[in-house]
Amino acid sequence: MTTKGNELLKEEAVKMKLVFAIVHDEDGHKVMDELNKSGFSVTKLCSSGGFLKAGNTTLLVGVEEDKLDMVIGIIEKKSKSRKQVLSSTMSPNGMGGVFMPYPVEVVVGGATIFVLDVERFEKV
Ligand code: 2BA
Repeated sequence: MTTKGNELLKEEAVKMKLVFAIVHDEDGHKVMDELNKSGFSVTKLCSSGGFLKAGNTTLLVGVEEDKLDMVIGIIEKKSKSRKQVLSSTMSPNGMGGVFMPYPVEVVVGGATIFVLDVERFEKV
């Protein structure tokens, strides 16, 4: 094959994206099942958030660029946002001394999604 031919092949190669989606543990299986049903391969990683220090689920999906919106749509549809309360501490007069626990409410999710370009994708 000519160099020109090879260049053409490279240009025509389907571009792949890698989706990292961090979802609530309770949503992980629902998102994965729906992705699988729609023909996407998924890898599930057990992860935890740096802020809440609670378990969450990170899903890895390698997908062709033209199907990226479909994957993101499924993740969006199956992930719910939730309010979570964590206990923090403060001193009553702000000067130290006695520390009292007080609740802090944060909204978690639906999903935090990162999309990366895939330089090379092979199954050997
Ligand atoms: P966590 O780090 O445990 O954060 C849980 C929720 O706490 C966050 O929800 C956000 O509402 C709040 N939060 C996080 N960091 C905060 C801070 N420094 N100050 C005040 N509030 C804060 P989400 O934003 O929906 O994030 C859910 C989970 O997604 C995170 O769990 C983390 O595991 C991941 N994540 C979110 N943004 C990320 C980023 N830029 N890079 C890497 N992981 C990220």
